[in-house]
Amino acid sequence: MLRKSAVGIAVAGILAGVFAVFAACGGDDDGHGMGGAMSDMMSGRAPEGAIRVGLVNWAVEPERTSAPAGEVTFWAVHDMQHAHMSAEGGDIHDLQVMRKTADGSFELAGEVKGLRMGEAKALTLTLEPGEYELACTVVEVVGDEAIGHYAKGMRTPFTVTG
Ligand SMILES: [Cu+2]
Repeated sequence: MLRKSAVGIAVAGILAGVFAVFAACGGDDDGHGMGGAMSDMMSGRAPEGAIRVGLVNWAVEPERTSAPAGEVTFWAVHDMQHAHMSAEGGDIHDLQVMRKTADGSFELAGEVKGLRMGEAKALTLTLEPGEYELACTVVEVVGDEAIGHYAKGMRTPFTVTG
């Protein structure tokens, strides 16, 4: 009897765990949480000290929005996991790190390109203090429409402190 009830408790524990996973997935429509964890499982581990940058339709979501000057490693992760509607686009994202120049325009400091869903790539740059932007500048044609990821919202400020 004792043995049987122990098994019963173990089964109940497993079911509770499964339910928790489903609950986490159910609420994950924005690329956070479970989707992010799955991306990391599929694409290996982030380099030590890297700043994780989630790429989703249509946002760039760094885990931190600033870093000290010097060597900075970004871990760009295409967080979307579910099949996209073909009309939506976003099957591929880039990460462009752009520095704001004196005249207010942006110049490219470095980039990783062509990340498919679930893929991740590291990008290590030596950055000077200043204002930057993390962006995705993919423009893709879906049907007759050109979809510019940057215009859709895939850009966010990033500060490098001195
Ligand atoms: Cu993109």
